[in-house]
Amino acid sequence: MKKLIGAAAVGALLIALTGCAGGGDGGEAGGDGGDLIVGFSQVGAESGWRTANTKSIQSAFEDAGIELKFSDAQGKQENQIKAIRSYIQQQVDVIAFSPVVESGWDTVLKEAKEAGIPVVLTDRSVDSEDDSLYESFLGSDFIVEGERAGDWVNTEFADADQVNIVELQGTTGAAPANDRAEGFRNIVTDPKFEIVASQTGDFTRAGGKQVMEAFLQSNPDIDLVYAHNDDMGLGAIEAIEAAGKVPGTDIKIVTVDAVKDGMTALSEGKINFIVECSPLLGPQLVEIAEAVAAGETVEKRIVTEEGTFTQEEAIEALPDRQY
Ligand code: GZL
Repeated sequence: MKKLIGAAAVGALLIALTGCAGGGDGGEAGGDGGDLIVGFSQVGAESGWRTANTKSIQSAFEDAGIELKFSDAQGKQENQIKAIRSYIQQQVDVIAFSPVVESGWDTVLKEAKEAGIPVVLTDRSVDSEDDSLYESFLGSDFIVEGERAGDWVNTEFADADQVNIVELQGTTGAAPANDRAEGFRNIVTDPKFEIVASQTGDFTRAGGKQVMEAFLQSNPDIDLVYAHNDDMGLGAIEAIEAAGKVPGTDIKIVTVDAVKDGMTALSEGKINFIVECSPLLGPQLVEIAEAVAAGETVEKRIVTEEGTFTQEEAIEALPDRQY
């Protein structure tokens, strides 16, 4: 990241000297020429993670004194495509977004490239064959997150003969849903494990509760819930308690994110293990935006650092938790 910060400093100098950054034909772009303008399209506000991610991005750009045009797509790809086209029209200097799903971005990203506006992916990625359509992808490795959940499951159920698993998947087609499912299956391979049901809860608490209610009705012997995020795990807890069972004891739960509500449930033993997925991408995104606006090359893939939490670790971490 030191290299990146250095590049950002050089980039800032370049902007001052030339009075413009990438974007459009230069000159008019960026307000009075010197100031950077970034357009950001956010997935929506579906989970505690997303709220924390939005807050991190908005406050980082405010602290940096950079104008951020922000749009909430309410979970719809067509709204993100509209927002990106609007940013192209406005000739912003950089476009950044978290793609709600992996596919269907090439056309609009080619439009941004033709307009000379660099694009940065944050949080989630796209499945485009052409990686020249974006400068950098800043975000977690979701396959590793799924594998970390799987590692815990193998240890937790080492002495079990048969383990019935239900999976609450994230948004259909989203990179974290696809990859967390893949990573988990890479590791949980013993034939004693059976994923008896798997369905999307769309990363929301309500979705997790609704799907878990259905799982409980059709599967009498569930041993474990693997939820792709805390919010769906919290919804599952409500359904499990309504069914007269004890979450974390009768049915164990492993989730991903480590937002405050999830960590609180973990500290209470209602969730058994959480794999962290950090939403605090704002400061790094500012550095990347400044560097690409100045025409600097940045690392194509920047993986965020994150860990895992047991109940004891959650109890210790909660008081200082930023989100
Ligand atoms: C992961 C992010 C996911 C979170 C969910 O980086 O895209 O989307 O895990 C959020 O909580 O809704």
